Amino acid sequence: METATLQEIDTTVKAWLQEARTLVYQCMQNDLTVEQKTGRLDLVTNVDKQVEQLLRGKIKTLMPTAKIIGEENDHGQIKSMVGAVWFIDPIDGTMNFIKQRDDFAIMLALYIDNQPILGWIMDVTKNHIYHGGPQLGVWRDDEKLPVPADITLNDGLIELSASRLVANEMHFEEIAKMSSGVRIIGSAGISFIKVLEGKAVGYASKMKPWDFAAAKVLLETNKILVTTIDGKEIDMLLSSTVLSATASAHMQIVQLQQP
Ligand code: 2AM
Ligand code: CA
Ligand code: CA
Ligand code: CA
Repeated sequence: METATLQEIDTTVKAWLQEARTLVYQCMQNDLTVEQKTGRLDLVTNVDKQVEQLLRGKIKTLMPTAKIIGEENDHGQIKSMVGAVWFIDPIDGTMNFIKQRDDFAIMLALYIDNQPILGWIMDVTKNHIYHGGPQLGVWRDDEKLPVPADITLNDGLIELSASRLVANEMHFEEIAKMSSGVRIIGSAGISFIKVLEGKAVGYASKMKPWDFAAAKVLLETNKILVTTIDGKEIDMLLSSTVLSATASAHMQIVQLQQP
């Protein structure tokens, strides 16, 4: 960290992601090994594990003292956001990866002393990397992304998780009815990309830190609000129902949560 600039770290990590993508495509030539974690909808493949192992090794070489919170490893040991903390979601949208071989992402984020520094979301099949942070701006590959227009919920599409919508938790039905339409993708990373590109006004879902860490860096840099669904600051070490939305849509959705 002392020696490498943020620009250098960004360039280095983009090369790691290309290497990870090559690994994914190599693995896809053989049968996947699929295991259940907590149940039949919560799956992990050999590819999730191999990609995480690859990225952990790279981080350890670049920043030997940094903490690493990755989905497929013993992430519970990290209890504080002091110093450099990396988040890894090796395959985001594992079910999509297994069933569709499409709409899945690889995500990485770097925080220092709880401050968002850099984030990366790779749309693997489209081969785009969304990257940057407060000091670099937000980019899709080599193209700088503008700040999305502040569109209201009524005038925009909302990305939601299917399970929360059918359970109608956190007023998800009302959110859906107020919007111009609901889109459900099955990958947090790909949903966040829609918000980042201004194609959706927001995305809400129950998530773990590796699901939202990269997106929080990128979205906040471009003036999209990222909080708990009741408008509170997110704890980067806990699972939360996260809302990312334009200022107007954010206000409308948070208001629905009031008793
Ligand atoms: P994952 O594929 O990395 O697990 C849709 O399932 C989205 O919600 C995906 O981005 C998925 O990430 C995330 N998600 C978070 N917790 C989940 C869980 N317990 N089961 C399935 N998906 C989960
Ligand atoms: Ca998972
Ligand atoms: Ca995920
Ligand atoms: Ca994952």
